[in-house]
Amino acid sequence: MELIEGHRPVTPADGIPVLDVDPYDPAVLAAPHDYYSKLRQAGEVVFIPRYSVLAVGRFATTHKVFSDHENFVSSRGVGLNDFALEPPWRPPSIILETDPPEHTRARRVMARAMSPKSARDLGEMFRDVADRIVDRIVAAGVIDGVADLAEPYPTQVFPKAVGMKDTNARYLVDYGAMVFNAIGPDNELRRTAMARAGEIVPWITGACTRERLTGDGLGAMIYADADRGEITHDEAGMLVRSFLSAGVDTTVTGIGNALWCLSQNPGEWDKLKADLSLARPAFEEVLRYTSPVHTFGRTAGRATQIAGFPVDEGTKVLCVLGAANMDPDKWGDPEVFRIDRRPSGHIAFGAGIHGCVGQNLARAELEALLQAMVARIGRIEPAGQAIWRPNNAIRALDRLPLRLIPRAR
Ligand code: OVM
Repeated sequence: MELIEGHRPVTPADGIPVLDVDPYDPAVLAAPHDYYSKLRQAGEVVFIPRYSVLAVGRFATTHKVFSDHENFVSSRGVGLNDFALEPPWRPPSIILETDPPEHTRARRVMARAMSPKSARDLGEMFRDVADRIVDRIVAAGVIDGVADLAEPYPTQVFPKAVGMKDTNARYLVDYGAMVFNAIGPDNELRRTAMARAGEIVPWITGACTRERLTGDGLGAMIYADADRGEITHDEAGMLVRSFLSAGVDTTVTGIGNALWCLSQNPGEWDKLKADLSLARPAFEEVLRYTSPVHTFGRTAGRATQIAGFPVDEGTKVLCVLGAANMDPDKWGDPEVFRIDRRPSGHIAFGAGIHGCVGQNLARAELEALLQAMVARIGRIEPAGQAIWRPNNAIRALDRLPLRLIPRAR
């Protein structure tokens, strides 16, 4: 049978509305909100002929499908390619692209490495690096929020946290872009990202080995679990690869998006300055409002249903997290950015057994950064046009010109 984007074509059940859009058109990726609302309005689940997939974008249904690991599996890939039918571009992640029981062991090891205690222990290092970088950008005055803050901060703190002896900020960011573009179709974005694979992948693979890691980082914790026999040493290397896949580009994006939100909403920045305890809730609202990971897929592992419609085994379902986090049936005034909204239950980190295992670290990184910013910055003003960097799975900025006005002390 002829495959479409590496999966079996879907015959949608009677009554499932057809949505004639290309969610991976760079123009849609750069300005997705019209697509999000069309997707939600069309129905509980829609059929997208362009890629022969189903898609969900209403909050309740997206949450349900995304967390239903028994019917909607991850082991066949969370992108358009069905790993049961076509070999994936890299050996599958043993945490992202697996189901229980295999998933459970890997998850336990990763959850321990990135526990709340780990995040607390890393706080001081996060604050030190954040203070240093924010000092520098405030002195500069006019900056690019992406190149001067969103990229440098995670690419400095994350390798330190993992315990990488040597690092390469460009490779880390670009590897993330590859991994996330690979979630989407075989389009220009994915091909352009993949063109760098020959250079980047060997470096990443090497960076996951034990001899390239210090004895006191998160990487060492994973290898120590291998020494204890919880996982194999090969699996430890694979889990370090998961750190490098999911830990950098995501936080770079979260920070860029936070700067964008705060620069566009000066009243919200003032609220944060007046009450630093809003740092964490502010980040949650950034996540809800911008959904750094905008779309992840699942595959029906057996014949099942969505909202009462039959769904065939092998059907790929796009779970449009960005649409769900903007669903007016779930959120009041979803298009208003309010740092004290406390949007508990947003699904920017996913939901269920695959929910982001690094979220404690991400929150600690952002808290340290927002604290450093509040201590030093009076106002954050746009200094030019924000430009998005389209990616098949991530909603990230490419450029964010900002003017930083120092805080009067
Ligand atoms: C992994 C992985 C890769 C991309 C994303 C992700 C958001 C995990 O390699 O395990 O989670």
